[in-house]
Amino acid sequence: MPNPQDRSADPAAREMLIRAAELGAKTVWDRHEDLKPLCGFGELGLCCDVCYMGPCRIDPFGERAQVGACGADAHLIVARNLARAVACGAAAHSDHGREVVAVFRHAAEAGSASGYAISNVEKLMALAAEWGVPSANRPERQVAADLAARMASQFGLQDGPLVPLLRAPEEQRRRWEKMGIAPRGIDREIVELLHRTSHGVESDPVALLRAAMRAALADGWGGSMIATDVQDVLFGGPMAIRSRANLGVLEAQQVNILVHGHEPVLSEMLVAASRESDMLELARQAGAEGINIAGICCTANEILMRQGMPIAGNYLHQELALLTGAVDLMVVDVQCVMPSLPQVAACHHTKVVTTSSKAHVPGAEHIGFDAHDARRTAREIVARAVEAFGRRDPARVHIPSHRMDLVAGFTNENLPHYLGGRFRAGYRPLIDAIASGRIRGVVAVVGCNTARISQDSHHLALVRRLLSQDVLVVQTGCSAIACAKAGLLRPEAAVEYAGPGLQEVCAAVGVPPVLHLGSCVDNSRILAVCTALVAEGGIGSDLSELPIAAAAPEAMSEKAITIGLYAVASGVFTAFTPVPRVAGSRVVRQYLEHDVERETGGRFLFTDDIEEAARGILAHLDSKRKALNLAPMMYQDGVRSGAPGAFRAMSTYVQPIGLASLGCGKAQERSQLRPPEE
Ligand code: NFS
Repeated sequence: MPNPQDRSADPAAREMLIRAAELGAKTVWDRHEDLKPLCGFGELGLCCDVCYMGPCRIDPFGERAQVGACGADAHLIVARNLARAVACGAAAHSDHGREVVAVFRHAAEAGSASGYAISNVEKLMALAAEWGVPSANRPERQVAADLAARMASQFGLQDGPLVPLLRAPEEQRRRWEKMGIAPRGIDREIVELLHRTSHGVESDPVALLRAAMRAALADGWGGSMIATDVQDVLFGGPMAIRSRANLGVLEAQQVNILVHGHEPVLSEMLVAASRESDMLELARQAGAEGINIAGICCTANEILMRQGMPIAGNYLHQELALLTGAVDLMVVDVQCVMPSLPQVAACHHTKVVTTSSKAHVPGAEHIGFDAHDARRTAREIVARAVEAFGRRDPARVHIPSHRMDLVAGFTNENLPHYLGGRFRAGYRPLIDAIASGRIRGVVAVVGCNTARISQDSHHLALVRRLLSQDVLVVQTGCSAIACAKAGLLRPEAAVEYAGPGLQEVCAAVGVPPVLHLGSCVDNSRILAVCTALVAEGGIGSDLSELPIAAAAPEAMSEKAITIGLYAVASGVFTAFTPVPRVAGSRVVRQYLEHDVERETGGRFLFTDDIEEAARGILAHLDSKRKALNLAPMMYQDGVRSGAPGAFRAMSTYVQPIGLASLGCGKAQERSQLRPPEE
């Protein structure tokens, strides 16, 4: 069998790859191997199947066809393919947003009968004020219903700015207006983008890329941002919370239910159902010691952030988890769910259940999850899992022991409290740390796993390198899970990996050097943090002036390119690995990696080399520091080179939260890691 070390950097995954071979099970890595060599035209983005005269393929060596049958050249074909991927990625996030808004509306109208509650009244009221919904002397449910209706109308907004777009720095919005890419509703942007990519419409590749940016912005500052806000209102705003990650969170003596997918309307309800006393009694009667819910992919991040539920793994763990033989039932909703799951699950007693009317998987059982009857469906699914537990063969169970403590649950709303304390809450301490040269900058490392890259290896290499250079890292998605499994989300990671400047700051404030901000739709939280840094003043007047950057080191999904594009459109330098299907066009690369910077302030760096990505990010941060005339970095290669003196910007008025001393307790327990009382 191929060397597991080449396939994953995660020891639990390597162990399970050996187990997969013993069981004779094929995984994503095997199937990917079977496909090699991958289609060279496709990899370069040079295959066009937009019309039925084709597919047309452009010869990258210039010897054969240089245009398709209609006359489309390489640049148009590459841009068109990319634009379609962006539309698809934006559709996925934003349809998720639409679903949670519908549940929010239902919760507001039906009250507790809906099974959902409005858990975060403070955020509800803040949003009502922002969205112009009257709230004085009105019942919460009426305010919520009006807000939900306003939010729902944003998806089809035909003209005018999206409400959340007004959160963006003024300078950024001015750039978008000037370029004609200030987005309207996501439905309109996606339809227009797809129209423009259809046969014989938009033939200018750069105009098409700008239209793709507009759709991406409608997602990042629209659909995704609304999804995050509504989820916080319904399920509560996250607080720093302890938990654990990796396959070792599966429990040999308990009913194990894995939730996989994206929308917390399902996973939150399952968590609630699994805690009901009659369900626990059912499990006990079946001989189990309890019911253990763990997550895969972004829905895992959602219930981790709010409930502290353990994470079983990221994207490439989904099949490996099933091969343990310890999972009784895997329940999925939408996105990043491999169609192979039922075949892999068939190695054991494991049941795979689909729930979304949009996502059926042949071979899985479908139990339609209707948000109007959510509690009953969730209980039914838990009962099925208990039933399946009775069929588990303990002799075939193989659970890797690897599991790692972590702290997650940071948001744009709670970070100011962790940084500045309750009475001085704000981003000033972070800005001071950046300005004084203790922290070089802030970098968002996000995105997926891909079978093209040894699992987690790029995430870990990049994050460790950035930490060593005093860069504060913020994360979401499967990248956050990769770092969680490797222990980078523990406060102690500051001592182990961070440069001395970042270490001082982490010690003073008591946060890990890598902050987990949630799922991929929660990249909107990162936009909000950056916007707040601009608003606080002192390090730039729009996002493009800040010493910040983003990276997707193991990008796989179309959603990743959409996120990358809205980051670039928002003024952020974004390293994207591996190179997406743009290599076939000089024009597309020139625009996205260079020229776009003059328009939006951001740009891409496409590379397959993670060290090149790290160098590019660090050089970018330094160039922004220089342009802002910030102090030189206080430490060079670990040696103090700047002004002496202890770090007091925060420690003078902040009680360190002391995460390091707390260690990690029972995963399900909501932690005491609240902002310090002063
Ligand atoms: Ni994001 Fe989440 Fe993971 Fe990639 Fe898929 S789960 S929405 S797309 S693979 S980070």
